[in-house]
Amino acid sequence: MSRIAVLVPGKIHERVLARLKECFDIIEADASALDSETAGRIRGVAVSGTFGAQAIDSLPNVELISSFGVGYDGVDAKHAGSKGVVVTNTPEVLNDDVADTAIGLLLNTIREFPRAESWLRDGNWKPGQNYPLSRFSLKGRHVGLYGLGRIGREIANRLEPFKVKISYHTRSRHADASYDYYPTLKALAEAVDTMIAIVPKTPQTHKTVNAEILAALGPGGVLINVGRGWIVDEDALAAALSSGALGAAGLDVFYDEPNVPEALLALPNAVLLPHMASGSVPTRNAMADLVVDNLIEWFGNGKALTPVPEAPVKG
Ligand code: NAP
Ligand code: 8YV
Repeated sequence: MSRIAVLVPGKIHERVLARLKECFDIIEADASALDSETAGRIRGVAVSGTFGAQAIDSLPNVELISSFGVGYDGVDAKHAGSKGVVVTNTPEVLNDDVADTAIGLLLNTIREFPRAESWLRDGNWKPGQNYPLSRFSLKGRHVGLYGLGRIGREIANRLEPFKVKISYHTRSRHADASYDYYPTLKALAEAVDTMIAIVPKTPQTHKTVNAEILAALGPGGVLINVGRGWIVDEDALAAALSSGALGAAGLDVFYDEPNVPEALLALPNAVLLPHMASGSVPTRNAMADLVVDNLIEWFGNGKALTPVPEAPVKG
């Protein structure tokens, strides 16, 4: 009996490919490059990155699109759902690494550890010459979480031992959270001095962290973004950091990756990471396994393990 055909359009974690090859007939190609016979055979997709409406429409018999990453903004899940195609993502398995990165970025930004290490490596530590005191301390800060989902909760759990006050903004109050809730991002920004953004890329979150929000955080304010670059107005951020309207920022994500604006690269009060929050070998392996296991479960038992809400689960 011929094996089920799964399309892998573009680069993906090598463990995904290795495991898929054990169970499926793998076709590594762009959806647009397939002849109609091959396109008709494809029933599953494993993708890391973008898979839009046109690609979905080009596969008449596709049932499941398994996307690498918890954020699935690259896949047109709404369009897939409207056609009865299930989309899955990789939630939960990366929570710890991403939350740890948020805390690391927060400390690096506030206490300037990367700059201090560069200062030492550059040979500046000499008798009588010490690295300048960091302008900011985490002690006594009021941290506002923009997003309190799976990862936001883990960030909050990690913040508690630091004895900072924690508040949050989401679209609706989370009854089981003991932190102060602010119904608007502006109200949260006015109340706190430190914001950690961990919301998805959606039409509603576009450039929501804008000049007004940054001004509300103020000259002593700190912004950490581990969500998506899409949610921050980078021009406004660079201007606020440069003028001192905002104290400092730590960013793992950017608007147009991998292009980081020169204006941000030039700023000493910005700590910049190359979108690496989930980037450890164990976590990426777990994400890869979930991509494959969703396909195996779907074609073996008719159930997806981690379907996204937009896509109706068939069967
Ligand atoms: P999640 O569990 O779905 O949580 C998303 C949170 O965002 C929820 O608290 C949601 O709360 C809030 N939210 C959504 N839209 C909002 C809006 N318009 N206004 C205010 N709050 C809004 O997702 P997650 O697993 O925590 O992941 C969050 C995001 O982190 C992912 O989508 C991805 O983009 C990003 N991420 C980045 C990395 C990285 O490497 N840097 C790694 C993993 C994830 P309500 O529903 O109550 O509004
Ligand atoms: C990954 C992420 O770096 O899960 C997400 O949403 O942003 C990260 O974990 C990315 O998805 C892998 O390309």
